[in-house]
Amino acid sequence: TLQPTPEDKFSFGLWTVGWQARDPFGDATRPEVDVVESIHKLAEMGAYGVTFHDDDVIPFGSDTTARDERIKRFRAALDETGLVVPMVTTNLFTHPVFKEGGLTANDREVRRFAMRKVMRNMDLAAELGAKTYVLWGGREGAEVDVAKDLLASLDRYAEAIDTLAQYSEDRGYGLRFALEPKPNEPRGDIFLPTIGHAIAFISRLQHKDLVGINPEVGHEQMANLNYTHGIAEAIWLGKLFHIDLNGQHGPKFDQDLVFGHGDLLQAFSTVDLLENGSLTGGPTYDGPRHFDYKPLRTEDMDGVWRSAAANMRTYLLLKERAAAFRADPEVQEALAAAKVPDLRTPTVGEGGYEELLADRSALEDFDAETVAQRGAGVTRIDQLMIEHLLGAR
Ligand code: 3MF
Ligand code: MG
Ligand code: MG
Ligand code: MG
Repeated sequence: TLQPTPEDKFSFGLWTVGWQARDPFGDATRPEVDVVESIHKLAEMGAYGVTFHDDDVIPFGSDTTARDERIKRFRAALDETGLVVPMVTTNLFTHPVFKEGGLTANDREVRRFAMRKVMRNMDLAAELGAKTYVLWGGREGAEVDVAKDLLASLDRYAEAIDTLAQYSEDRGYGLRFALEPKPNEPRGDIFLPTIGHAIAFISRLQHKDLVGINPEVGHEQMANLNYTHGIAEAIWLGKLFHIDLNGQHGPKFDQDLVFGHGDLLQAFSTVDLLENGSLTGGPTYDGPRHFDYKPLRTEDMDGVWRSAAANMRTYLLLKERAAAFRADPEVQEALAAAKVPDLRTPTVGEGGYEELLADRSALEDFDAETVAQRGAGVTRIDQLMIEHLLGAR
């Protein structure tokens, strides 16, 4: 069915529907949205969870009384609706104090403040039962390469993440951390720009088992990379801790479109991987389907709620289309003809490379010219996918 339910595990950042549509060239086009209203609206629409930056719920600089009051209202709305908070994150990018960086700012005072800001919100995350803590380093980067000690930046980044992980362990919070790669915007170049950079970085951490990634569709596509391939590698490595679904039309500014409203074909393969990837018997992703998008600046509040619903409905439509694609006997036949299932057979037999060396058909008698003439049968699969996507089958 196309009616979202909590079993679908759809979650939304409060900053998405709450975006007032201020951009670098224009003022806000929409009023402030009360988080309590967002929670009720999202719950009515069938969402399962909400996520937030500290500042989305508690305005920067609030005193203790104001802070407690905000948290109380927020928790009451969660209790009233049954929405959960699977993930929490920190805003280390809006306030001017972070203009030169947060966890990797040259200024040590700023770095220490950034750490404390994260730790304070981790306390709240644990209280709310969150499992994942996301770190998106929007201001961790540079415009001027030589104004930054690039190697020291990575030392400080690693120090920060290991310290935060240690804090979570010592307090019994049981959080897992997910780094969110992005190539640029707002910084000219952001550290850990892609999935690959982030995963390689994690491999050098003390607490590497507690740290994975939160890849966003648009961020990889801004770097001209294939999102589906990226999350496949993350799943394979056991590092896909969370996902940010949205839409993007190729390498340009961060568009944050509704999921599927950018590269629709890649959205199809993403959903097919998330929903049907386990057909291959390997590891899969069963965390929240989290939307991190921005309702178009052209929209009023009616358009905002429509866009929230559109994310979930598009996901469910793609899930339905992907299931139909996989169930179609002609698709199965085309996949078999293209030897897609054969890729699961190990290349080398039980006898290891000795068996391979003894197999004359693998080299001495191998007829490369004849084998090269075989078509791979990929176009047929592509068209079958398009026909399922367009509802023609
Ligand atoms: C920016 C982002 C961020 C992160 C968020 C952490 C404001 O392009 O994607 O959203 O997702 O800070 O989850
Ligand atoms: Mg983003
Ligand atoms: Mg984006
Ligand atoms: Mg994001």
